[in-house]
Amino acid sequence: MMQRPLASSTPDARGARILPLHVAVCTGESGGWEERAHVLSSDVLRFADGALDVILVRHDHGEAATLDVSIMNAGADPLRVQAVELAFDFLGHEASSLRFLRHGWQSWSFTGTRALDEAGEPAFPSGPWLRGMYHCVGVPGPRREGWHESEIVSLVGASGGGPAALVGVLETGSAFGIVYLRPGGLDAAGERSVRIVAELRAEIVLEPGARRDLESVRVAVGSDANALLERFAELWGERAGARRDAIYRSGWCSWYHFFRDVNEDDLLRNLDAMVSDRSGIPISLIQLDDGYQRTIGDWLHTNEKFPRGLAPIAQVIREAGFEAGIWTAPFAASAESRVLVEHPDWALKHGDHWQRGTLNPDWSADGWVYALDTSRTEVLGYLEGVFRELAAIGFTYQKLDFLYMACMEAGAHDPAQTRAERLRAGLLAIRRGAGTDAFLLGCGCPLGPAVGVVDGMRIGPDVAPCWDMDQPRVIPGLERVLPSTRSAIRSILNRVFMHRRLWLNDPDCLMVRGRQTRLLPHEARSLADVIALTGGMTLFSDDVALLGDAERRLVREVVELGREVDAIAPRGSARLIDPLGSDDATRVVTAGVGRDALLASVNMSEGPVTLDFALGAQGLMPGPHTVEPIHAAARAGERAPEQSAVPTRKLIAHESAACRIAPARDWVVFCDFDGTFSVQDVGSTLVRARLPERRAELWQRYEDGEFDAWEYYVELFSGFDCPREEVDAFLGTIDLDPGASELVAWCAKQAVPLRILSDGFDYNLERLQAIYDIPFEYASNHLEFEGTQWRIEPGGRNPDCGCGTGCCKRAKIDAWRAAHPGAFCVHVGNGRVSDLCGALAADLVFAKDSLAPALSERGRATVPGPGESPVSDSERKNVVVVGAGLAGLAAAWRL
Ligand code: 9PG
Repeated sequence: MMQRPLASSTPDARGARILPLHVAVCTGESGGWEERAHVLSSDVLRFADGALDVILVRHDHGEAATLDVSIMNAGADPLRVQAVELAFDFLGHEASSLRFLRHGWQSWSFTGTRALDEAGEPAFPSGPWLRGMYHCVGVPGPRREGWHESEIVSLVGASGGGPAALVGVLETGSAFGIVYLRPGGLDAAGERSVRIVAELRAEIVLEPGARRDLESVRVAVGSDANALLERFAELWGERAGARRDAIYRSGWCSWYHFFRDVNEDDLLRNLDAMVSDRSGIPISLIQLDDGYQRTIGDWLHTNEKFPRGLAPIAQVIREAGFEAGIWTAPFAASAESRVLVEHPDWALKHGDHWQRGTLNPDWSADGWVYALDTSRTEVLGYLEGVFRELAAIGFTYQKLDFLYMACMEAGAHDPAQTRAERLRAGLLAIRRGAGTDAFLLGCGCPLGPAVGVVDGMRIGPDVAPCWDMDQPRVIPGLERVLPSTRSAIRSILNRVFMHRRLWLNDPDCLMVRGRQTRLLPHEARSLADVIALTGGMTLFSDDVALLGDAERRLVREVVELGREVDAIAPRGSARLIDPLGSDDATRVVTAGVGRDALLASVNMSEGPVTLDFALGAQGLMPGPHTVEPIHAAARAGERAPEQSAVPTRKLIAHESAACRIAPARDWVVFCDFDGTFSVQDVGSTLVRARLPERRAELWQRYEDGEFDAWEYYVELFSGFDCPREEVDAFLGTIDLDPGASELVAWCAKQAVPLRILSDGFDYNLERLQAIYDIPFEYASNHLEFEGTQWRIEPGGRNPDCGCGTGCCKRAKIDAWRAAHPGAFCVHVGNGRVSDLCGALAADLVFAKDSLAPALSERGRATVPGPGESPVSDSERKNVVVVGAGLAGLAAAWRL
């Protein structure tokens, strides 16, 4: 029997789809696994000799499904439940080589894309304790050998597009979720699967009769990888009550220049510098980082570098008109901290000892920092008090660091709480103390439990004043999580989808100084471009005294661009082009603001690349566009990007190019009237009806070259005695092309001038505008009724043109170009007499009827239309879109 997919891209379940495989649980101290096959519907599955029920509630949404997972102790004894796993098969991906998003557990954890190879997650070389700082579990069990690991969520598909699958845990602070993936086998039909497991970590003792909701697992398939991630984040945020409406934050942070040596004078000097250049550096927040505290854990007591304590600091910052922010590591404490000296039982335990949270020789006498146990209500009360006090002295912005410590694998006072719950409880206590209006920033924070409590979240490793890692000794396994600008950029890009769906993304600090840094100027600008284009918070971290004018301007530009991008989030927010592409290649991030698209391409490779902006922008917008470099000021003096229609630029290693791509503002559309804007050709229809013989004769003489197009009119009108009323009545029978009003509306909306170019007569055009109530500007010949006679005058003869018409379209287009240098001229037409000379003068032609073959005879490139012929990236001069009536034109422009 064919299994009903959980998520499927097609109703007949032949395309990309996710099938349920099994449910398994891990119980007892030894951690053995037990499996039950096939999740087909909402279900209760029995495990552990009937002692444990796993309750699944399935919600289907076509291309996606969610499974709510709960557990219940149905037995008579307390039962340790370690984890529950749901296994799936992803089929129909159509790709021979797949990549996946390897998403990290906490802020600093590696988040990037990898090949879904047979090797699986590399073994961690430096022991479980260190692994446990960056991963949910320190020791992945033998069941995970050969599997790839991604925490919370993963996305799998081919780089460059195609069907993709997402499996993710909508974490709300009940439990942590881990996604494991590996290439699967061939099924009966020869299709290769990807095996995906979602594991929910319970790690609790469940009392008899107790029931616990773990988290919900979402599975989804689709062809738009960005949309899969964005939708996941949106739902996740909704479930967890995300705080996503905080105002955009821009500021200054002490850490990445002064580090732990910061003192009161440094801070005040920088504050003064910002006060004296408010418009030059338009920021609103001053945040003091690590270095002020007496010891880790005693946040209200300063060291000798801040002799007056914290209150005056907050006060001067606020009096200067800035928001005051401060760094703490609230769940960390040194052995000598007052909190641990007075309450030695407040630490999480490792056996009989305190649980070590991190090692930092600068932070404590023995170098160790220990983790507080937030499953104790006294600890929560203490935390609430600390943050109430910090708020009372004026700090309304809290950078909460090393938050993973609350949920390390350790012995806690309350074994019925999950680790995720411990973290959430700790954060909620801080929120109670700091107040609902305070801005809480998570850092070093496992993401799930913080959604709904924090306003901002650090979404990557620390930046550093150098591109690659800058450590005398690198601890094996931490190469890609310790401070480095490269690693920060990787995470900023790969987590862009979270911004304003879960919180405000904090990309970490911008550094622009040219001195006292090993970040080369083009590397600093790559970081600047990525921060600006992803629209997250913008804090910079330099000693302002070191900055020159261009550097200050760069700060300002990043703050302003960041604000602009943030303003459109989350709808229309920034996206990675090719989210499953390689992090070691050029990565492109785009954001659409109004009619413009912003685009930054960062060369993450170690050699030069040549960048084709237009290719990168593919699909972003219809029609030709202008490409202007962003940070023009800061880049002045560098080689200018080429201004060709398809700009290319060579990027050296670690260099970026950021540009604003705007639809060319100087577009103009020239549109023929008879047979193009109108369905019938007004003049020839009338003359054919009234003077059929004379018309045939004159037309033959015109064809024979006896006279030109205007002289033909003169001959024709010499004997034309049709009464005015009859002409007017005839005009009432003329239909406009169904696309005519659409074209007028589109041009108005885009502020693109539209000019009707007609070798017909103004008399008709005026009447038809009134009849249809469609106003347009035009150029044409003149016709008026004088007593009993029709009199005509040419609208613009052009002896230099072979067209011979009364109103030479080429001359009109050339005149426009002279008045609007650089204009991009579009011509829409159908005839081979007057339209041909106009079409040959235009940059882009929409042609139908006899104009199309007339142009191709003259070697003009043609594209079949309508509908599938947007102006291509490589905007070619005189491309002719064939067969496009005005309705087709609308389709071709994806109006
Ligand atoms: C202050 C700093 C800054 C910085 C934070 C955090 O060992 N580690 O992996 C590690 C990572 C980050 C880190 C320190 C150590 O920096 O991210 O912005 O506030 O603390 O000490």
